[in-house]
Amino acid sequence: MKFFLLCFIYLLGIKASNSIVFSSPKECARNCKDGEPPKYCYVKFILEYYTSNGMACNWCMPNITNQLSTEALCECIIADGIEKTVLSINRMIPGPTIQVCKGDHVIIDLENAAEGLEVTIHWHGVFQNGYQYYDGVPFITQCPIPSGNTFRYDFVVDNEGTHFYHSHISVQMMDGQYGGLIVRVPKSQEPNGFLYDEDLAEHIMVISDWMHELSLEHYPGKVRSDIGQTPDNILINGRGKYTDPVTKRKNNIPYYVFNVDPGKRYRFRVINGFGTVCLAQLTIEWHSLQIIAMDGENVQAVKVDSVIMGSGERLDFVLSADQPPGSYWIQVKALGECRTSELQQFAILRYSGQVSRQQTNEPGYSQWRYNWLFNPQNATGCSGAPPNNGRLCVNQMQSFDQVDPRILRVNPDLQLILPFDFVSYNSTLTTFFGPKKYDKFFADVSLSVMRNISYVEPISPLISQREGYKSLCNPNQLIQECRNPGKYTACSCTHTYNITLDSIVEVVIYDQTWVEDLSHPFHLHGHSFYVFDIGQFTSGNNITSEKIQRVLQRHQARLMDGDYINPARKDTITVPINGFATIRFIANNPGWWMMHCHFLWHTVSGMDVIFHVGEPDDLPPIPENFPTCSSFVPDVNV
Ligand SMILES: *[C@@H]1O[C@H](CO)[C@@H](O)[C@H](O)[C@H]1NC(C)=O
Ligand SMILES: *[C@@H]1O[C@H](CO)[C@@H](O)[C@H](O)[C@H]1NC(C)=O
Ligand SMILES: *[C@@H]1O[C@H](CO)[C@@H](O)[C@H](O)[C@H]1NC(C)=O
Ligand SMILES: *[C@@H]1O[C@H](CO)[C@@H](O)[C@H](O)[C@H]1NC(C)=O
Ligand SMILES: *[C@@H]1O[C@H](CO)[C@@H](O)[C@H](O)[C@H]1NC(C)=O
Ligand SMILES: [Cu+2]
Repeated sequence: MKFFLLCFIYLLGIKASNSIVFSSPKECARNCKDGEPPKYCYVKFILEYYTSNGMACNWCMPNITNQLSTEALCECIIADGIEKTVLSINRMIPGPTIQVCKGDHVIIDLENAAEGLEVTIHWHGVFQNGYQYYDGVPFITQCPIPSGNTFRYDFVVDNEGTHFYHSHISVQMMDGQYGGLIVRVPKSQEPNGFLYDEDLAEHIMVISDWMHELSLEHYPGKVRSDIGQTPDNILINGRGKYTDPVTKRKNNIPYYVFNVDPGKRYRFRVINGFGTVCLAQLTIEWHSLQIIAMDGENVQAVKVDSVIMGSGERLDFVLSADQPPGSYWIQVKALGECRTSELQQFAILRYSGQVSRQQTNEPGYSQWRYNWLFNPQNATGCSGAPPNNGRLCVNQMQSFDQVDPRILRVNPDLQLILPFDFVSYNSTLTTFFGPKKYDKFFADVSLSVMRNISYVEPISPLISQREGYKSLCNPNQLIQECRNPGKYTACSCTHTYNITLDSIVEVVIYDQTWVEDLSHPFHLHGHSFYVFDIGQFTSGNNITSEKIQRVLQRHQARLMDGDYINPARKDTITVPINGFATIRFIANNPGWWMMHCHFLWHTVSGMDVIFHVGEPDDLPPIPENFPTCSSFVPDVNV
């Protein structure tokens, strides 16, 4: 036995103190039981450049339902049947699904086998309290992992829910580096557990958008021949048919199939892994979706007909297989700028046993009507009154647990008002392209800003190396330098707010300049926040600070009147078009945490801030031999 164990550890290639027994991903994806000791779940990730619908697809075809393995059984990544250079993890897209129980240790050895590419992986939704060095944000919590190197992520998952992981560098996530990360608790601790019978791996649904060329073609990108970042397709668990935009013919890639038994109730876990700004709308023919959790946080269950999700959002719902047995369409359609091309994808909900209902034709993009729509794009009716118009907003959801009363105090310890916007180099193109300026280039010749600052990465991780502090700034400090930071239109620096540990922080994020049909999903690392208010103004007008002051006055009045009942928590919020979101969180996790637009092209062009919570002393010690990185510009030898 001992020999076997040693062999096992040797095979995994990891050193461990003798008392630790490592479990495989399959062993970790178990029914969580009360009082069970935590497991040490070991996963090996190999990141590569690879090809979808490549040579491997001459040899085998991947299964059309989920594989529980972390290694591909068939190395064909079929995607939508188009051959493309991809960035894969273990030759799968999505990457391996990690399923563990709350309290487990997760050890991921990430081997970067993509030559010439640096990588990091962020564990989206995991708070990492106590494991702050493993949040996966380049130059904030670690150095990027150079090709050829292996980096061991090693953390305990302390907050349950439907999470996911993805690349946090540049726009790499778009080319395939993402997957599900599910943290379960024993059924007895699941407040909505009585609502469903099954919580299966095969009902995890990762939806993503897909481009037929490398995302880098769109960042820095082409603007003269192929402007923008509109995706070519949508994938459901990594597959889908492709409809030729000209001939309207679909190829023959089989749809993903979700199997159910008649009469049972299933927990579905949906992850929006989109990289572009298009929102995704999910509808299941003849079935309602009973929402039980948002971004891993339990809510009081509500039934709706259709849900809208922005990049980075997750939703858990119960589906009752209570319709006549047969096959039903699962439709994911993309909104926003994807509306023009009526981009949609399907999967199939298939009942086992005898079929008593004929499958219908695929529904058209705008064919279905909904009585109840969750997270509507038009947030006009979200503020205040309970829903009565067929639309349910995230701020109208109720937390399952009683909220921490501190969060309902009238005055927060810190209030941050963060308008986001774009600044264009448009009017100064000649200056932009004038000699030796080298301003950050993006084909749109624009930058993204929050409070007029465009975020840039420091040269070294702030969490572990002081060299990084050089580029820190916030608007209060920077008035002087901001006028002439060597850039024409925006201050570019590491936009950071210091926050006292355990303080109540209120953040108002708003969309300063009106842009048609563009909603930005904002994600906070290290914490979840309470959603108090969301809303939008008349279209066509910009949001002035006076308008936001009025929103805040109403918010204050509602706090004084005790109007907010159990606001729900999330870690990602889609800020409505021409609208705002008022959120609060308890800064109870020391560290350096990013809050940013989850649309890859905005995060990479500056729509990010860092919340620095607590003091360096509040953090665990820097792991031994933690990699360092910095510029090397010594004095010249004499
Ligand atoms: C949003 O809904 C309101 C009320 O239903 C309507 O008056 C308004 O025109 C809508 N706005 C947009 C941009 O569709
Ligand atoms: C500025 O950019 C917009 C959109 O990219 C474009 O339509 C417009 O022509 C540009 N204006 C100038 C002066 O280049
Ligand atoms: C951003 O800059 C504009 C002018 O360029 C100014 O009017 C505005 O007050 C600034 N906003 C903030 C939050 O500093
Ligand atoms: C914020 O914290 C950093 C690191 O502790 C420190 O260097 C910096 O001076 C602080 N900034 C402000 C404005 O207090
Ligand atoms: C909104 O702001 C933009 C950028 O500052 C400006 O070009 C535009 O004219 C404004 N629109 C309105 C309706 O005020
Ligand atoms: Cu954005």
